[in-house]
Amino acid sequence: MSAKIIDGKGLANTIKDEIREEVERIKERGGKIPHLAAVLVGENPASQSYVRNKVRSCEQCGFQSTLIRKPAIITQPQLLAVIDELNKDEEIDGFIVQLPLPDHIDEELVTLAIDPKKDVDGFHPVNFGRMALGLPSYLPATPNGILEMLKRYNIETSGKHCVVVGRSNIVGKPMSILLAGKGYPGNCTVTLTHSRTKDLKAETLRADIIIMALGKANFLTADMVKEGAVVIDVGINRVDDVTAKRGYRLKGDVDYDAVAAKASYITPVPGGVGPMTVASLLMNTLRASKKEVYG
Ligand code: BQF
Repeated sequence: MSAKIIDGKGLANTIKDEIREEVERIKERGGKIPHLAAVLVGENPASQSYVRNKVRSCEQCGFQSTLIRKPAIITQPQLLAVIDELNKDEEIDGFIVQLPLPDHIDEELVTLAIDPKKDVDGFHPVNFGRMALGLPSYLPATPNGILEMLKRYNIETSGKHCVVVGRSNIVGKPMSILLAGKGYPGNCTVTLTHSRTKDLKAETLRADIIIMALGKANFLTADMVKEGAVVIDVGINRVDDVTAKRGYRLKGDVDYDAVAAKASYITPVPGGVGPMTVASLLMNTLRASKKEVYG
């Protein structure tokens, strides 16, 4: 089999067009224009590029956006004060604190300080808990983007065996909960694997759907994949490439060419899950501005 390529970039553009149209209708009737704020701490090049993508996407959708840049030496209390301001600012519908943060900042404390109503990343325990219980919540952006891909490509999930590789709080863990949940996309039988999994290849070989969220370039090789499997690649690994403009190239966690020859569907890197992550953040921000989740 030769896999169909899931065009995340195209799909994200379609979603952003849909959002833009809705924002235009909101403007026409004098409603509130969605406003996303992003806090960027320090100069981490990957973080800067992610925030740029988000600000540019806000412009594409007709959203207002505010970027708050703070130096890497900001103290924990100073950062918490910034979050408190954003929690109180009635103009801001939702905001994110871009990860990763410098080592001296406790990401958990930062996440806990965000008002769940404005937590459009869906990382606050209240939103995670509501997600896990199937209550209305802001879904974490990457898992939600993957669900949206499965849905818009009409990929069957009910009764399928899904293997998630990587148990992070922002991708692997919520993804396993959502795919095991009721409805479509969902109703999967899910195996959540991680660094202590005994025989990973035995697990992935049984999978109808594989979600790779490990952060190791080319980790999933063709011998680990069943013929006809759906392969979703969350990895965004920077590998050195002297021929590339920036001196590096993005590579997923999947050995793409060899796995694509076996899979039924596959997501590329770049242009797969990444753009859908950003589109999901915008969907959450629109829902925040409409007070869809918390009234
Ligand atoms: C693409 C992210 C790890 C840790 C923190 C488009 C993005 C990436 C790739 C992007 C990511 C990854 C984001 C592509 C946001 C996705 O064309 O392939 C967009 O901006 N992302 C983030 O905010 O924090 C991360 C990955």
